[in-house]
Amino acid sequence: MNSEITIPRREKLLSSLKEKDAVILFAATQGKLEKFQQENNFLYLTGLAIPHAIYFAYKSSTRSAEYLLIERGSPEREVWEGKVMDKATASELSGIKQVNYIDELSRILSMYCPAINCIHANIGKQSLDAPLSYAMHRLLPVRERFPQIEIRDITELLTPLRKIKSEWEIQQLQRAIDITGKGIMDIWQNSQPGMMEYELEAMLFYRMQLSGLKHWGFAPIIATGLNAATLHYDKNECQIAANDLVLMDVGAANMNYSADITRCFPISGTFSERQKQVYAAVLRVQKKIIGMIAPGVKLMDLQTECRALLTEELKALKLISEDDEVTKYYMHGVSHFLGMDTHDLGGRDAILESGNVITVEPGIYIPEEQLGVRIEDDVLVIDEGHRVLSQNIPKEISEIEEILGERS
Ligand SMILES: [Mn+2]
Repeated sequence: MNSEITIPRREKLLSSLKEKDAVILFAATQGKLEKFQQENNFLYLTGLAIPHAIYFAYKSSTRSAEYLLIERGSPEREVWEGKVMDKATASELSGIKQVNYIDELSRILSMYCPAINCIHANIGKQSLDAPLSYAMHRLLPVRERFPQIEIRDITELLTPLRKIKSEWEIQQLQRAIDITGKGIMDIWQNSQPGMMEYELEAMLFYRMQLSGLKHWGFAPIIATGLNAATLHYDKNECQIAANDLVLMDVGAANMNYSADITRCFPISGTFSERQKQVYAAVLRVQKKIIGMIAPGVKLMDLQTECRALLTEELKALKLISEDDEVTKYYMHGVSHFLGMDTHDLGGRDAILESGNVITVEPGIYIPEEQLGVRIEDDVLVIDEGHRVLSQNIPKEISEIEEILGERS
């Protein structure tokens, strides 16, 4: 991600700021012996995958300013952690001209704070009984010394930007989706009854890292039998029994852009009659919902229609007899925005626009039958309607059985 991509993003953000408003974004911190993963808003606006850095911008008709603050390297630390990024490189990669060190933050903020009305920062959702976010913690001195300054979460300002994906962003997502798909194929070709759920997880992770993607987009769910009816099961530690249907809800991340795919398959190689019935019902609903996607459609309408369709399917499956029983077997939303956050910025009340990427993931969960089915694709909204970015990952019963049939 270079400055050609991030400069226009920052220009858009700054143009949406009011006079005398400021933006402060804190990069993710790096714990000792921890894998680093950049905070998404910081990465979105700077393109820099370095820890502890800070982005500061101030808007004023007379003295607008933009700073990047980075870590100061020291020979002692270099022995352990290697070189830190220098000012010239950080400036070149981000396109931010003024680069200082983090220890200069107080001096720089002290100059601007007397004039600032509002700071938009990546403070995140604040719950009263949770520890302060890192950004809020860093802003406490501002809060105490300049109590007139309003401190707001930046999500509201960034949502309109981040929910419309550029061509480049769609390419990043497409790569994450394609590699996730390859990993799913690996699992189909190499899994056997008796394996542990985490063995399947390992096959996908191996494929991801061989393909150059280092991170999961979210904790992978590989769930067999009853576990598949547990929505956010992520222990992946059970043995797969001979007649189990395995549910995989997985996604690799590429430059933090996360795929989010769910596929189910019978470990035996053949769907049982009941598994087929339930799977076919979910697939029918999923295709109908995908067919609705176009600019102008409300995200909520997809959910309403999904519930209505699943209600009919559940009645046909003889699982329910009344409409309001649907939540017994289907209890989550059918769609969410997808991007750098797996549940990306966009909001529940959104009206779809060209450039949005959303998931479509109906499901039916029947704990008493040790059975859970969810089918999830990632869909781009385009002027003409929609494009399924994950269309190359098989989901028809016949396709899946054919691939499983080729196992040795
Ligand atoms: Mn999802």
